[in-house]
Amino acid sequence: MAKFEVPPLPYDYAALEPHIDTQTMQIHHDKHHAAYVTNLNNALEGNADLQSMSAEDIVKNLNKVPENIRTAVRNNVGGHVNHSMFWQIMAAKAGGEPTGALADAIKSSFTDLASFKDQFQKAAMGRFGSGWAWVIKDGSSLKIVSTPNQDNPMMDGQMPIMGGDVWEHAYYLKYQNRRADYLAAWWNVVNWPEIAKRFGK
Ligand code: MN3
Repeated sequence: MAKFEVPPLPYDYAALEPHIDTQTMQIHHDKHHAAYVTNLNNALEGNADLQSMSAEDIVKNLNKVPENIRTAVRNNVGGHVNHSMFWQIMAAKAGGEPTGALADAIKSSFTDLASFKDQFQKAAMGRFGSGWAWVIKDGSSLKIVSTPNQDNPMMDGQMPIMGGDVWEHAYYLKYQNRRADYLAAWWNVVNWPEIAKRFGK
């Protein structure tokens, strides 16, 4: 019985064009995200305790996962949680600038939005191989970190409010080896109101 399910995209596959192309969205959501969910459900087969937990709770409590399935669970529950967030923090006709308390926190933590974006891109560019760049909430301020593979800052007790996927599958069809161009374009689809909501929690 499949416990975890891929959430539907909150917009059309083509909604993020021209910044993120339609085919990348189709493969990324329908194939990559779906595979994480399938593999997670397979790994949890027969483990009623873990099956009754939310995906976020499993991410936060990997120590409760039996060792023989821990790596599979880590990779695939991470992939599921990371992508479930990723679809939400992007939107059509988005980008621009954050407002309110989130804008204030960016200003106090990074001086201004340009410096914030610069540091985020450095973290994303500096991640060797596959992984993510993240903005985490640390009290009333913000920090930028990056993780390898499908790890999530919640695995270290941190609260991510946004994350950028820098696996090649997120950009290779349109941008090939040009990760920097993908990241520069990505700001045009960043859904600041959704990120502000996560910051407010
Ligand atoms: Mn991905």
